[in-house]
Amino acid sequence: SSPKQVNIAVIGTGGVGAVFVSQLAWLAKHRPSVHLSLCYIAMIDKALYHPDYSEIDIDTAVSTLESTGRAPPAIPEIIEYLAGAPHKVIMVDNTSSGAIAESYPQFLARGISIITPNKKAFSGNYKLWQDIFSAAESGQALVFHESSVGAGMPIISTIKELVQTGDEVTRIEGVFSGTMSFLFNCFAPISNTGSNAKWSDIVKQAKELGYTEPDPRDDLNGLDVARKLTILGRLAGLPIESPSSFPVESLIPKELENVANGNEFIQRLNEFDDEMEKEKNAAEKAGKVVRFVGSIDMASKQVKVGMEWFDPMHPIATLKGSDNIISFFTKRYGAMPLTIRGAGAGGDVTAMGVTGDLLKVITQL
Ligand code: NHO
Repeated sequence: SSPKQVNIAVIGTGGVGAVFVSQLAWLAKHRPSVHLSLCYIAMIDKALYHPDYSEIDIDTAVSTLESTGRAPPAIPEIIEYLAGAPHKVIMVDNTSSGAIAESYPQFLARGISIITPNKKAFSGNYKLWQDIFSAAESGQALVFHESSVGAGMPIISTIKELVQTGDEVTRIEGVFSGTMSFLFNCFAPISNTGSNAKWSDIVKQAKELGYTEPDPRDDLNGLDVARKLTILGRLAGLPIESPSSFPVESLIPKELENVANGNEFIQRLNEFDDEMEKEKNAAEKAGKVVRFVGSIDMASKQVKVGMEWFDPMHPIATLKGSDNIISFFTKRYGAMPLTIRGAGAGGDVTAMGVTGDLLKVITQL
């Protein structure tokens, strides 16, 4: 029989998006049972698509977009175009755009499924969350966002399965930011090997490695972790209003809160080095190391994000690189939580979560 056909639209071809497109090319070659037809690809100022939905070659899509792309249409026009495609459509949002996130309900209502690592929609106000899932139902479309927490690791799918099989989540805790993990693992290593790297230099490196959000202030102000906790808390059954409805410790110096852009921020961050050095030394004196963690306590409905000190033997203290560690305490798992640990940031692993979602959607459509 002829293969199932699906139309794919990719918005965003940066650190995650470009890797996703190469994984899509791999999938197209290794999954002959589905024909993945790319009909739209765009970045912030360019789009590539044909009014007759003729296929864009996946292997060369990003370079063709860069060389021949034209000004992208407005979001309602993108929705109109995709809604008219000949097959079921999957829109992959690899941007961090708030405007695109806010229009998910309109995409879904027109039967367009969504896959995304973009946290904005699921951690915006609670009304948007409700609108998204009810639009998905009425439009018979699917929405998957595995990479919005823990990059490629099965975090969202795990919590969904715990809840959907009748377990009760009582507490979630861990290190949710690949950037923060990397920063503190380098800045305050457990074995005192005399790492004297400066805080601001490590931040620069995290940005270069592709771990940070497009604007690294979104990592350092704790908002990225707050967004992830908002998503997990909601999936566990807590109707968290927004990522600003609970205490979040920011590592942005007051003086730098209003600098114009991420680059200027990075340049001036060394003004903050002394303050971080003090925190690290105080922890060291107490025989501890500093880490940046988050937790949700379901019974007391308490959510919090910030620096804490840990014994060097603690699993949270022994993380390496950009690792995340996320522990689910549940009725079923009792005193020993279900814990997932591994790389939590970077284009390759984040794109994998997106591609994994694509496989799930293709099977379910
Ligand atoms: P980039 O490299 O800035 O790329 C953004 C792309 O979107 C560009 O091609 C830009 O042209 C396009 N774009 C922006 N606005 C657009 C618009 N309105 N229309 C069309 N195109 C537009 O960003 P990344 O790094 O590729 O990130 C893309 C998305 O993935 C973001 O939503 C980000 O939050 C999400 N994400 C990234 C990572 C990561 O490692 N880079 C992770 C998760 C999700 O697991 C990772 C993580 O949590 C990282 C976090 N910082 C951490 O834990 O430290």
